[in-house]
Amino acid sequence: DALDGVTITVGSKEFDEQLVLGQIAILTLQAAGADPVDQTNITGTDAVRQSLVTGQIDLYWEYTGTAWVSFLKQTERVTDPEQLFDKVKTLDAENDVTWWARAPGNDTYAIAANRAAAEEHGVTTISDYAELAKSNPEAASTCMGPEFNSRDDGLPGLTAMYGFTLPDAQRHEVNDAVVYTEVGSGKTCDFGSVASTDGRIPAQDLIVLEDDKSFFPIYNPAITIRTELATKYPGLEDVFTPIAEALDDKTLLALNEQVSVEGAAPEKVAADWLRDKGFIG
Ligand code: PBE
Repeated sequence: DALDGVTITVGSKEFDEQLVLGQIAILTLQAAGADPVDQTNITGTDAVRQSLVTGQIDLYWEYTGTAWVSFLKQTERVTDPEQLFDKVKTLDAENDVTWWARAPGNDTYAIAANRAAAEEHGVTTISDYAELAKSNPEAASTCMGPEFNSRDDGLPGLTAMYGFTLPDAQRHEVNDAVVYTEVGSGKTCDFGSVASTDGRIPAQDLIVLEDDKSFFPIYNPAITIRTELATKYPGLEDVFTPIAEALDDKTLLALNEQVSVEGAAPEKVAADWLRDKGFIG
């Protein structure tokens, strides 16, 4: 087999979905005969991406919208997920990064609210939330992860499109994982930045606000791999494609939930799922 004994270094970001996706890649490569090296759990999108382009890692799962807005600095709104993937793939080729195996699942950034607070203030859309931030800023306290606080597809872009500002006193930067419990309890924050496939949204009974101005792009996970390696082992694409195709919203949420809510190990969650689906023996 062409992949026998080939060393491939797999990276991931630090949150649970990424840890599971990283283990899915590792186990898949192993089953294909390769010799994967685990470099998952790197903190921060920019750090993982940097590891890929400098060759410290060979591949990781990135999201189409993240690349489109954050890496490639595009402002055009592309609503068709396949078209977005194709455009990202074409542009990122210039950076010697190859995109394979788009998953249908969409792990979009979103604004979530404490249920009781949302009902009290009649907030169901981000426009409602923006209005609340203007008329009654104290009621619009928002917890967010460091990336959401700074990325173009995070708060800076969101406030620009929806035409509001969040006073510093109502803008709380915390670890991503802390946002869910903070908004669930409603102590520091009644609103927060979340990832839509995160199992803690149902677990904390949070309400996801409708993005009524379609600010957020589509975030389908896909394999990003150094083009040098992609060219050397083109057969790998077919190995990842059916696996990616099985990763829809429901599946991502169910996998994430096992780690974030039930405390299972990402490696076990990945292995059980791959076996259950017949992707590995
Ligand atoms: N996301 C949602 C972010 C974090 C969670 C997929 C848009 C990202 O990793 O880019």
